[in-house]
Amino acid sequence: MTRPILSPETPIVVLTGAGISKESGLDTFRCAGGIWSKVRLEDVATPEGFRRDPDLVQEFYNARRRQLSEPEILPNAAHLALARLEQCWPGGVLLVTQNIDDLHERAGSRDLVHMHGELRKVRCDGCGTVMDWPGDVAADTPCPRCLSPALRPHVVWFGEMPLEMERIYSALDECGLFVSIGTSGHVYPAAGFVHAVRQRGVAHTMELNLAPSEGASLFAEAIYGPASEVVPEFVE
Ligand code: BJW
Repeated sequence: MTRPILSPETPIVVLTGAGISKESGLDTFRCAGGIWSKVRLEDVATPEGFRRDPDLVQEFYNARRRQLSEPEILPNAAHLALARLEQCWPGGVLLVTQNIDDLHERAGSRDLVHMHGELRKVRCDGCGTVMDWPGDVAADTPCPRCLSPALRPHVVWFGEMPLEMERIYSALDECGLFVSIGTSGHVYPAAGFVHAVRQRGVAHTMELNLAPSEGASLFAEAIYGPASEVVPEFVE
């Protein structure tokens, strides 16, 4: 399907996944050699896994936090292109990312929802405070506010409710273009966003990915290639 001509007033929702950060040096989850080939998701990405072995889970996220601080981990051309799109598109662009890295912010995106949380933040299970946390956390690190040793990564594990869902669904209800970038379409509710937009029957849907995702046939248009190439091409 050819792309309809979009009025500059059309609101856009962009969903990103791990594929957009791959060329910045961060592993995806389900690609060959990805994170789930090295650790079991049941051990590190579920509340049950955290209860069973909090040290293992804290160290998994500490290691990823340290990696994110390495000087060579930088936003790539795809992150930068989406920040430019937000700056120049009159209709507004809501960027919904499943990624917990901060490469979109560092590229300059501001209208951004981290639906699966943020690696650089921790949350206290005792008092609920969410706080910036640049370094390592041990299982017995006390919360600076309530002093309970209940700090956990501020990320959304399987079985937990993703963040800011009302804001996301209301943007999906109003958008004229939905673009999904670098996500495999295996994980809900994000994998269902394209259904929600299609059901309205008025918005264009696009997938930008290295290879067809699980829900590829649901998109009206697809462009395949590395994010650092296809995202800037789409934006310009
Ligand atoms: C490139 C590229 C390049 C590579 N350029 N592209 C049965 C049926 C349906 C649902 C369920 C079910 N049983 C359970 C559920 C629910 C469950 C779920 O979806 N499970 C599925 C596995 C079946 N979901 C949940 O539990 C969620 N909560 C929930 O549903 O709450 C209830 C609710 C109900 C109704 C409304 C709202 C809520 C929570 C999900 C939490 C996911 N958490 C994780 C880990 C935490 C963060 C972290 O540690 O980093 O989030 S799992 C992991 O997967 C991470 C990611 O954000 C997420 C998605 O992965 P992503 O981004 O798609 O990465 P990959 O690796 O899968 O794909 C990479 C893609 O990049 C590929 O397509 C490549 O082609 C591409 N690529 N290089 C462009 N250079």
